[in-house]
Amino acid sequence: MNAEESVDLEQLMFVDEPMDGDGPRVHPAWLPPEAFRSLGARRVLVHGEGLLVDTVLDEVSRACARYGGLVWHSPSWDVDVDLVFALRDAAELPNPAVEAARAAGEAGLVELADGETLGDEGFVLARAGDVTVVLADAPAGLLYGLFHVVRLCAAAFDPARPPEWHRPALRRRMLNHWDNVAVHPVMGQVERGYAGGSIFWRDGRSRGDLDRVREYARLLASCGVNAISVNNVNVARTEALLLTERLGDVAEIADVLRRYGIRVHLSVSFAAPVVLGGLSTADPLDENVRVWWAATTRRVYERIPDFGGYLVKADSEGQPGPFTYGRDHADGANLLAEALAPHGGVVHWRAFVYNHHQDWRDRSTDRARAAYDHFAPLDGRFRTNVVVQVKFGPVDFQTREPISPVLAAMPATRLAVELQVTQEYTGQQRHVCHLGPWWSEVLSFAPWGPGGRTIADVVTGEAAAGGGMVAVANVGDDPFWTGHPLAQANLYTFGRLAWDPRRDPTTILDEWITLTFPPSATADAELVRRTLHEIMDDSWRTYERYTAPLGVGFMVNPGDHYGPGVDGYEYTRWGTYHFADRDGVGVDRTRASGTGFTGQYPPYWAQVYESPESCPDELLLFFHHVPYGHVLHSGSTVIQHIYDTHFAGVEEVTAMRRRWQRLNGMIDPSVYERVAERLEEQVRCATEWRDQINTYFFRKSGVPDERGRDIY
Ligand code: GCV
Repeated sequence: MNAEESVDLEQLMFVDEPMDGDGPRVHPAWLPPEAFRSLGARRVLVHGEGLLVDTVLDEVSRACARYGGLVWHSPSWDVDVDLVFALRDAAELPNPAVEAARAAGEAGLVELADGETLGDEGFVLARAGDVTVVLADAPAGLLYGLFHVVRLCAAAFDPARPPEWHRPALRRRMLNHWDNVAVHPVMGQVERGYAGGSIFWRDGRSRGDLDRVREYARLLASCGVNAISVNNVNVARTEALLLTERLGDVAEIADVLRRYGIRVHLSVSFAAPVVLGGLSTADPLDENVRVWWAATTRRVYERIPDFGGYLVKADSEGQPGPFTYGRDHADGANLLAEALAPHGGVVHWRAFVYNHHQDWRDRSTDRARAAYDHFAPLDGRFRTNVVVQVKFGPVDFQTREPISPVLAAMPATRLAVELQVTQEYTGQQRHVCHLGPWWSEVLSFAPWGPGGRTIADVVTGEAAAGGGMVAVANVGDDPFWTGHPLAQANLYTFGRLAWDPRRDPTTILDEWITLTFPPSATADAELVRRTLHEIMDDSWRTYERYTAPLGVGFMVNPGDHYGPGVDGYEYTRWGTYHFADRDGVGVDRTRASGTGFTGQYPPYWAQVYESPESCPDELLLFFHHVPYGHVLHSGSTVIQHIYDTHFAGVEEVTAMRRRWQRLNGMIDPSVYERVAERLEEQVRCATEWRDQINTYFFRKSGVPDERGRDIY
């Protein structure tokens, strides 16, 4: 490829105007202009009114302006069209082809929906004659339909395409930003952020320029996300003010997000009545406290009528909570829920509550037990507008953990599962670690035993009244949004799984590849696709292989959580220990001789996890302390498994780096370079993990590698 061609390629991949004033150009992620080529070359009619209909119109107009198509807005055009976006209750048009298409959509709906409605966000896509139609009951449905057409490309216009209908399985599909308004002395602008600064806040203030937020909203809407909380769950003084004095900043963000069907939520401090209101207490049962929350919340809705609600981290890692007043978390959550209820708002109340001042000498306290011990007894006591938000695992977003038993223990509570898109423990967006397959395993886990209801069923709930899916976001003001360009796929995958938690993650990744690297903009689209799958499909398991073994978790460096620190947390107060000694490793969480955590599961898994014989290999050290010679189901001993997986992991990362080199000159050079540079770091870091873990366990156990490889 010569220099001129590479400029063309760059133009295809980047948006035209810088969105940050004079700042660096921003990568369009999975919505490059090229992805709109098929839509933009059509004659399109948009029929209906509303804010989100205007957004659809705007998107279609921009695409048509670029690719030579035409666009009309209702009501009275009698024109030849290829594509119609119409609200079902919009007036009839004097256009037989359009009306035939609408009739086909209606017929498709009757045939497919089986009596169900499209709801606020669903849509039907059908063909009649030469016309494709997208019908929806509400404007948001048209917006989601638009992005569906973008994903389908030419296939949306295939004459043989049968009708289809789509509706999100989950009502709320939410991202939590751990963004600080004021730079935190240790955590910086974004807690656990690996993609630069915040797109909302800088140095104590709102960034003001919201163009980038608008682009973000667009990306999120295109994969199905419909809610964001805009500040860290650790709420410090400046951030607390977003609820009152600085509400205007939040309202400005809400105005931008609204245009893409996304509601704003706010992390609030449980101590707000004291910190902001000057009261002497934040006791949830105190009448003045209730009045304060009601009045404050009313003011929020006066300013932001579609405000989503509050997100609360209470009695956790130093955040205030109801325990101070001798109350429990139902009392705390219900207080805020009561204030939000008249306005249709919801409280997301996190179950991440544990003692972070544990004594490592005390083996009876088990951090894994904490969420269940605090929350399961409260089942049935939460108001209906409370969602208890549960981290997917009992400890803390590890590369491998069992699924949190809380998700099976609160049938009378609305539960959301919380994932971590930001890669705190999975390579911090310096490593390729595609998390779709892991999340899919989480969502398809059947806590009551194989064949039973799954986590996806729990968070969907009866009549879609479950708590939904939430994830900690991974974007920042980095030109690639996510630091590592391939980490964009994690964000996209989260949105698509939240729309339909039963979807196959490999298909979702394929969708992301097609959008991000449009075949029409690539010399060898098949090579690009194949290479990305080869690098990404199994990358989470690769990451698992070269880091902490067999579910033991937390062998990271304390504080920043990057890179190996085998004993980094072993003698700390955080409750994350592996107990390795000369004879063996792992945490005994059995009922028979350990902390009893296995007993928090329904009978099927309580029994499976209780015995090292039936416990799945990948979770063995989470549940059991075993000798190094213990033989796994795989036939290998624990110690040999540690050596083998760590050598294999590094080989796999080296292969990733080699494969990526095939794409040099084939894709946007800036993406190529950024990924290439990060793969160098991944190889370095994986090698460090391998050597430290292998050496540590060799020194502890004295057992040599049966294949005689280098251990130091
Ligand atoms: C926002 C982990 C992280 C913290 C984070 C916490 C949480 O402990 O390391 O940075 O705090 O989880 O989920 O609240």
